[in-house]
Amino acid sequence: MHSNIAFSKKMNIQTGKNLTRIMLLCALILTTFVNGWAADAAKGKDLFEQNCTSCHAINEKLIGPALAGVQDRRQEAWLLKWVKNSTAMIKDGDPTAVKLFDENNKVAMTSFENFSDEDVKDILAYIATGGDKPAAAPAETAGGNNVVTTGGAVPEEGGASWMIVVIMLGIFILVVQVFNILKLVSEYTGTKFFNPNKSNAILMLVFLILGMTGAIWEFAVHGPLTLPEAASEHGKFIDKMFNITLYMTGGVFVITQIALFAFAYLYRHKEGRKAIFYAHNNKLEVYWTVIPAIALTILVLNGFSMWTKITSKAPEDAQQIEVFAYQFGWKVRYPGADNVLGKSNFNLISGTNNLGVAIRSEYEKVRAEAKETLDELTKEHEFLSKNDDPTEEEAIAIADNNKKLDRAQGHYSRLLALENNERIFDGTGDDDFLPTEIHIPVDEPVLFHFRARDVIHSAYMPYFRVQMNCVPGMPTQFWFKPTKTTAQIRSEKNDQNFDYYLFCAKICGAAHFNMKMKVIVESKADYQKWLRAQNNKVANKKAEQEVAIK
Ligand code: HEC
Ligand SMILES: [Cu+2]
Repeated sequence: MHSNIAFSKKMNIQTGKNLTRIMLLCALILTTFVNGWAADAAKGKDLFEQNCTSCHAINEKLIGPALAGVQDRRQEAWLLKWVKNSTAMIKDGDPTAVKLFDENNKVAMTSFENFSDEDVKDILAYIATGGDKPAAAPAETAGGNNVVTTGGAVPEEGGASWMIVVIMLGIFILVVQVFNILKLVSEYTGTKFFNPNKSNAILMLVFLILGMTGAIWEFAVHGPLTLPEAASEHGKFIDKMFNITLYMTGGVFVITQIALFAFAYLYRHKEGRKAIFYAHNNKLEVYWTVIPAIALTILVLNGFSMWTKITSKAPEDAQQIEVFAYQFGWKVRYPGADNVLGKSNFNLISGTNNLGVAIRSEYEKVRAEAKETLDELTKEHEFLSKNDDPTEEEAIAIADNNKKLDRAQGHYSRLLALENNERIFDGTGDDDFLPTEIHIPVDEPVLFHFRARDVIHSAYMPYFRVQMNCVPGMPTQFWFKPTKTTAQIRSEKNDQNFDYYLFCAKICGAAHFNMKMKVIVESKADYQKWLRAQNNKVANKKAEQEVAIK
């Protein structure tokens, strides 16, 4: 009797709770739909955040220009074309596109060819709302291009992600409720529907078997867990070490996983079974400390000796090549006829000297430009400082001028300091050349010097088992000997289109995936031929320039 009352009471509370939960769920689903339909701007916001914010903000210039008011300065048809493929427009010589490209230091915008017109329009609708910044008092904000159009507020959430959360929540509630009902019914009737200890134990076995068959299936279908055969000398050692490590740790992994899940099954709780009290065993303790310690020591020492070997000093006669990483691409530099890479300095980086190589003529050009900028800013500064009582807007302009002037002075004085630096202007950079592909000779040592301009990148050539970070302000290097020419590996793979590549292995920004450069391994004779041709090109160009000057 007693339990009967308690049960119906419980049931009532339960039903009440259920109703609220169901109502809550419906409300959630409804708002999600309404949000999804509400405005294209919501969809545009998602698209914008997923694809554009790495380079753009609405009210601020990042890598690309601030996008506020872009509909006022460009036609919609132009914008649709631009977002889908700006590179093609620049190539075709669209004057607006070319001008924009030049104004933004010739940084290429990613193309979004898979976008539909609707997608781009949604993004434009979002941009028109002015983004997250409140669009209050637009007339007062710093003028110029920063027109902030007031639009409908963007619903906070919308789209598919919320839908998924709601569905997951629904399923969760459903499962919990089913269990609650079963529990109540079993409490009431005294019958047991299931034994959680046993079902958990069986689930452990199921998990083990599914996991193992999954792993075996994966290897059977997608091949073994190894890289293609190494095409460099040290690569073969690395692979050997990798395999030893894999077999050792893999073996231990399989044994321990089987033990883990099988024990959970074998020693599950059973009525009347009592665990043995077993607190300590010194012998066992020693075994499982000493054996792994020895194994790990062998692995670490092995790795350490390998590391010292492959990072040892490059042979004197190694071919020197500089690899320069930037967002988003690579530049390579060869030392030219003198076989010495010219020095470089970041102050010398310019549109015509991307790597900042110390070349006199380039230096003079950069210095003249820096002087011009400095003079302009100084003039502006003099004009602005006549203003005793600046408005808020003028004060912003003055602060902006001060900042720019400060930078320009710094740059100019650093350039002046380089003027008589014969150590960097030693002439070795004059004959350096920058090809668009990397060529290296087979079976000869090659020494790569890595630099980066903006953020950290990582130079990765998987077939040679080469990977080295490229860090701004910290040159790194790596030398190795390739052992297979491109022709050789092509015939081995039976694929005439195969090529080695240099990739970036650090997620360095939006167009990271685009950072690759072809690497061609040639016989020594072919390589020398290529090198001579390149050096001749440099010499011819120099001769032409000298004639032009005279
Ligand atoms: C890799 C960086 C990058 C990404 C990602 C990027 N942009 Fe750009 N965008 C630029 C740059 C740089 C420019 C300036 C033109 C140039 O240099 O090519 C630009 C220019 C534009 C312009 C023209 C602005 C004007 O003043 O006319 C629009 C519009 C634009 N981007 C929209 C987008 C949209 C929409 C997305 C996302 C779908 C996007 N961009 C993603 C870099 C990027
Ligand atoms: Cu990168």
